[in-house]
Parts: sequence; structure tokens; C-alpha cells
Amino acid sequence: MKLYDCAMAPNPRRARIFLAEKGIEIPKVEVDILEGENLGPAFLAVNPRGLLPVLELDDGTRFDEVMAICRYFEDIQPEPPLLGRTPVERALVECMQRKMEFDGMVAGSEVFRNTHPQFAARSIPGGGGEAIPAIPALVDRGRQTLARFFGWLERYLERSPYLVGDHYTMADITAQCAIDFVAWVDIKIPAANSRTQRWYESVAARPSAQA
Ligand SMILES: N[C@@H](CCC(=O)N[C@@H](CS)C(=O)NCC(=O)O)C(=O)O
Repeated sequence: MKLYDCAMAPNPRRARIFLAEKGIEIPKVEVDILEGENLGPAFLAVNPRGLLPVLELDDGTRFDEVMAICRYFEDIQPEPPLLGRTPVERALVECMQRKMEFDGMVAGSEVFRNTHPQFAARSIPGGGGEAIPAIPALVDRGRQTLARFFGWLERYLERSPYLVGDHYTMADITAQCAIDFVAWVDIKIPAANSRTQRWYESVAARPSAQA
């Protein structure tokens, strides 16, 4: 088994934090997104969409979505549970994790990819062969979505210390990775959002945050 990974990229980091929380170590193959290695023939043979991470099993089966990778590991090693302990919790984690992914990760990607010069012709992640020019207006739209993301986060954390109940889950991992990602474009947790600040300090102090 091996994980095609990219150390600087936020989606592979979601998988790495998940694995670190489970105490699972697997060999990794580093693919440099910034230099476009993911768009070259060697990696496109692994994932034609050119996206990371990808988990490859020993029989050649590949999972090319973070959540599929995490579900697989949750099934083969349930402890500690990161996708919910009961049917209700699992549904709640799913609801929250998707919100964190769309409102946080995807909006962050809109801002980052439409501003960073290295992605000027790669404004949609991954391969497809054609140049996709940046659309500057998407930067404002991404910032607006992120302002809402931070507003929602503060409200969700009114109910419980973690995004779903009293323990750390995949929803926290995705939100934490989104926040660290948007810091690259100088977007920070608003100073007034004290619950989010407290939550962030606690998740960032977990050893897995180094993954
Ligand atoms: N839906 C995919 C998203 C994966 C994704 O967007 N990965 C980014 C890195 S964070 C990527 O591979 N980008 C390639 C590129 O920018 O060319 C998942 O959850 O695994």
C-alpha cells in the first residue's frame, strides 16, 4: 500500500492527519504539484484527473478522494473513531465535514488559485490538458464564502467543543486544514471569533497537526 502525497497541499494533509490520529504509517510517494509533476504522464497514469492524494492498495486498487481514503482506514481500523461512533454521529460528521470542505477548502482554493502566479493557467485543480486561466472575480467570491465559513464555524462551536460533539472528528480535520490553507492568502480567523480561536488552538496543538 502507498499514498501518493504532496507535502505542501491541503487535501493530502487531511488524509495525513487522519492517518496520524489513527497511528497508521504507510509509505508515501511525493508528487510536486507546484512544479506540475501531477500533470505529467507518470502521475496521470495513476490518476487521470491529476489530483492528490491517491491511496494505492497492494492489488493496484486506487482511491482518489480524501473521504474514500479515510472511510477505508476507518473501516479497517475503527479506533479512534474519526467518522462518528453511532449512526447519528456518522451522519452528523458527514454533514459537517462537507460544509467544511465546500465553504472552507473549496472557497480557499478559489482565492488561492486565482491569485497565485504559478497557477495563472491552472485555476482549476488537476489535469485535463487545457489551460484554465485565472478569473480575478472569483477571488472576491471566495473571500465572501470564507467570511461566511468563519461565521458558521463560530456558531457551530457554540454547541460543542468540537464541530461534532465532544471529540475530534474528520469535520475538525477538514476545518483545521482549510484554516491553515487560507492563511497562505492572509485570511485569518476573525479576532472576535473567540470560540473558533480556542478550538483552533486545541486542534493545532494535537501532534497530528504536524502531519
Ligand atoms: N476532491 C478531491 C480534491 C483533491 C484536490 O483538489 N487536490 C489538490 C491538492 S490540495 C490537487 O491535487 N491539485 C492539483 C493541482 O492543483 O493541479 C479530494 O478530496 O481528494
